[in-house]
Amino acid sequence: MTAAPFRPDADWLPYHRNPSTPAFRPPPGSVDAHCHVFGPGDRFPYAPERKYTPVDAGRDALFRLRDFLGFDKNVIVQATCHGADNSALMDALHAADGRARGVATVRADITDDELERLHEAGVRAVRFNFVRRLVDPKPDQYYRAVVERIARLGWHVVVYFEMADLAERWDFLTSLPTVVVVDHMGRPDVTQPVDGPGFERFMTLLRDHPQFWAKVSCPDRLTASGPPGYDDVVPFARALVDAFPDRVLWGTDWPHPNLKSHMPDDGSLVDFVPRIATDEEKQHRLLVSNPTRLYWGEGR
Ligand code: 0GY
Repeated sequence: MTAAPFRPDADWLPYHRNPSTPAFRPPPGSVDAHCHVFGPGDRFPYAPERKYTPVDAGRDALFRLRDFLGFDKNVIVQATCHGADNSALMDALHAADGRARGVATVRADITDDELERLHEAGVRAVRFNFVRRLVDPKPDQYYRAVVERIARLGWHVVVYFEMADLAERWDFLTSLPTVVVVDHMGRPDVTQPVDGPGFERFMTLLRDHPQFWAKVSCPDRLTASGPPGYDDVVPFARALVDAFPDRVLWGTDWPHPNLKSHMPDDGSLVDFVPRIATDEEKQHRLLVSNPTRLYWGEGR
């Protein structure tokens, strides 16, 4: 019996099929440091425990977008719809021929051989997702056991949480022994002042803990004012780029899972970059030297 085909969620917004050409040209060697591959589901089945079923968004479409937007490389982040089965990610890494690195989801019972295969393919980090609409919560010990497995490989940890959860997760996050990259600036409430207590806590996290990095990504997820300018997100991303120019990353988040208000034009997202990284030096660090150091530097 063949498996039933995957049917995307009824309210799923597919990625933009015809993005605009950005006015901003990324410098040579630029890295889109946060993007995903979804399926195709008939080849790489979505995980039974997933909270959503997306429209397929495979690696060939990702690589076409990379070239169209003027990027050189990708960091592909395992999304929760694929659970801890990293097959689609591995397939994309192999096909990228050195031009992609991966962030995987692993469980503590993964074998050393499998970890080695992930490393060989280009995985350099694991992702811990704490967003409750995406995954069921697990005790800290679950994550600590994973860290014990990956630290010897020189990998780091990528974390995704809601800003409201930072206080509760603070002690755990700051106790991690690796570099920790926070997705989407820790999801600030951009209707609040940039120097208000919410975002100030996040700035303090980076100021007091030099192992923390931030992705200044996803204005489309954070905005209240909306596209195409995402004006309300600019001060938050710019504050991070200005304060921590060596510890910021940027990515498209293609194919933009779970957006309900609108689907961003990836060209407009690239044009967000010069508004948050306001000179060539900052743009080069954000798009080239920071991701290259973290993902293509010596890992172990
Ligand atoms: C993102 C954001 C989301 C989804 C995931 O792994 C995922 O499923 O991270 C989201 O829904 O906010 O970074 O892709």
